[in-house]
Amino acid sequence: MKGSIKGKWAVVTGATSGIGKATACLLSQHGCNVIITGRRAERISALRDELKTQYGTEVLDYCFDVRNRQACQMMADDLSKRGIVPHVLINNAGLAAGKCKIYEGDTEDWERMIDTNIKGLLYMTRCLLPAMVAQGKGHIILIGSTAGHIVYPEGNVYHATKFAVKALNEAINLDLAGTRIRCCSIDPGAAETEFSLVRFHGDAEKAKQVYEGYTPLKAEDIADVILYVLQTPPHVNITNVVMYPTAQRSVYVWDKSGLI
Ligand code: NDP
Ligand code: 8X3
Repeated sequence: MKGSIKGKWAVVTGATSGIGKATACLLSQHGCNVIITGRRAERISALRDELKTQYGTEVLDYCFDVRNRQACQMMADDLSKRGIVPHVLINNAGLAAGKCKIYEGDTEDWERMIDTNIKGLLYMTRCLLPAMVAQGKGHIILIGSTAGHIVYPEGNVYHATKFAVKALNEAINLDLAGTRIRCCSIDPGAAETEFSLVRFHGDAEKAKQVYEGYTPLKAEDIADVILYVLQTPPHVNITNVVMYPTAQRSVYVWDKSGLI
C-alpha cells in the first residue's frame, strides 16, 4: 500500500532554488501542505503565491538563515503555536563555496559550508524532530551528495560536510530505532541548479562549463525520488539513494562526448 502525503505538512529548507524549489512544487502538486524556507524573501513569497494559486494547498513561508539557531527555533515555535506538527522535514539547504587546494582555501567559504550543510541541518533537526518523536511519526530527508561517498581533488571541505551528512543519516536512523520515524539521505551527483554559480562565487561562465558535454540531473529528477521515498508505506524505510546522471558513473568517470 502506497503512503500518501496529501494533507500532511512538509518543511523544505532552501526552497528558493534548485532541488528545494522543485521538491516544494512537486509535494504541493500532490496535495501536501508545504512550509518553505530560504533567505531570499522575494523568491520565497513569490513561490508561496504560485503554489497556493496553482495547487490550492496550504503554504507557509519563513525567511531565515539556517545558520541562525534562534531563527530555526522561532520557526519551530511559530509552527507549534499554529498547532502544526510537520510530518516531513527536508533538510536541503546547502552549498559548496569554492573549489581549490586545501592550502589555498578561503576560511570564510569553509565556515559557510560547515555552518550551513552540517550545523543548519542539525539545528533544523533538533528543532523539529522532538515533535515528530512525541507524535510517533514523521519522515526526515537529508540531501547528501555523491560527494559524501568519494572525494575528488579540490573538493576537500565540501566533501567533509557531505561525509558528515552521511554519518548523521546513519546516526539519526540508529537513534530513531524503536520509533516509526524514518530517515533517508538522497545523494545526487551532478545536478544543474544554481549550485555551481554559488560555488564559483557568481562566475556564470565557469558554472556553465560544469554541465557541458552531457545531460546532468535536473532538480525535478531528485524531487521525483524524494516523492517516491515519502510515498512508501510506513513499514518501509529507504535509508539511502545514490543517483548519478547516466553520463556520470562516479565522481571520476564521465562521458562528456555529448552523446548521453
Ligand atoms: P541551489 O543553489 O540551486 O539551491 C540551494 C538552496 O539552499 C537555495 O534555496 C538557498 O536559498 C538555500 N540555502 C543556502 N544557504 C542557506 C542558508 N544559509 N540558509 C537558508 N537557506 C540556504 O543548489 P541545489 O538545489 O543544487 O542544492 C541543494 C542541496 O543539494 C545542497 O545541500 C547541495 O549540497 C545538494 N546537492 C547538490 C548537487 C548538485 O549538483 N546541484 C548534487 C548533490 C547534492 P537562499 O540562498 O535563498 O537562502
Ligand atoms: C554536488 C555534486 O559532484 O559537484 O554535491 O560535488 S558534486
